[in-house]
Amino acid sequence: MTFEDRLSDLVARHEQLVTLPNAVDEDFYNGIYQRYQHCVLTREHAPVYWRFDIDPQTNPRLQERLGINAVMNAGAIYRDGKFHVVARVEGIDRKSFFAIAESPNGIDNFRFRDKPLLVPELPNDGTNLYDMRLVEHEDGWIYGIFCVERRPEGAPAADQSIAEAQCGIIRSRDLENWERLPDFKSPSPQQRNVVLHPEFVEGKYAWYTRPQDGFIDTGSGGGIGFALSESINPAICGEEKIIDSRIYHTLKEAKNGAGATPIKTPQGWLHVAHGVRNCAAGLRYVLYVFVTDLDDPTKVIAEPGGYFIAPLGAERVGDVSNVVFSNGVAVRGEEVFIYYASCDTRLHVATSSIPALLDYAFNTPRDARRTGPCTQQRIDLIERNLAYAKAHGLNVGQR
Ligand code: M1P
Repeated sequence: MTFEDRLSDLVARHEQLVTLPNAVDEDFYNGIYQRYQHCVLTREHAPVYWRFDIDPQTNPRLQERLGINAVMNAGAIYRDGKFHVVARVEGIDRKSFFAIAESPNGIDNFRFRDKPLLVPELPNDGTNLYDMRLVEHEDGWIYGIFCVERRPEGAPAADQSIAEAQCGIIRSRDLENWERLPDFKSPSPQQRNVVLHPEFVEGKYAWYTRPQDGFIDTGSGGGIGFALSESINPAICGEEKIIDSRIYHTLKEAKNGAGATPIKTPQGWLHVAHGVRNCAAGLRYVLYVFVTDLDDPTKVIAEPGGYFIAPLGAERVGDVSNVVFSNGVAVRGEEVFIYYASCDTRLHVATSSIPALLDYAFNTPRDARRTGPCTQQRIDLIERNLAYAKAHGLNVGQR
């Protein structure tokens, strides 16, 4: 193939992928959300001109100059009739950067803007920035809240994995022009998975935090925290109150963290968070849901037991296998679009509605915590169903 033919072939394949229609995966049903046949963003969605030098003078072999490894964990917002996601794009150099992609319907035709989002730099800025949450705050700004990872000063050369996580903040009025604010400060040595609550609480900015002692292990950090700050510039929060704890022998035994900005519903603030447990295969990340009181966002009022979304089929395998992670949910009227990444590799969507999610949150039994009560929960369900089937002459596959 000539240089020109190869280039047009690459561009045509990219266009075909970006415009591929998506559809509900009819093999999956739980009555709570729909899964989809295709990913919404993958490394192949990165435009050809982000990866190749397309000038035959400087790149006669049309070699890829700046490869992309993964497109994952994305903040999301529905605005001006479009779905915007700000994805974590990871180059083959392991550095993540942010890039906004837009779609007319939230399930396919996601197309990256021409250029990534260049976060304005601070002195001593992070080595790696990732996992942005988009929050439309009642103060009129759209905030991007993200993780800033850096190597602490004085870290011993013998251990190049020592790192520190903190929380960075940018804001915009239009999703085009961004202003950087000083990093969020909390009493904890490290922070990841910080989310800004979209409304003032007691007249202050309110934050979901994840206090942690180490970069990977949370150490004494006991779960999802909640804290207030007088201002956003700078944002310095006071005491972190744990509102959703880590618990032995649950999906959030090792750690947990807030996900997307909570959704305001008539029955409470609906959260999609992630929980992590350890097993022989390593850490397993799943999503779970909880609801907090509208007037007191520190009070959990619904906690459906079990996971909400776990990696399924091909979603199980990737750079960091056995992981699903979400930091973005977009709401259009009553429709809810949950963007989740699998295995730190690619981005998927699941769709639901506010009534369906509230039904799930308030009517799914809580985790009964021990085998005995968990078995009884199931027996109670079975007995009610068998009685119902008998009364209505239904065959539900019973003996
Ligand atoms: O690799 C899985 C996830 O690990 C981190 O989440 P947490 O802080 O809860 O361990 C994040 O770095 C996230 O980006 C990543 O998907």
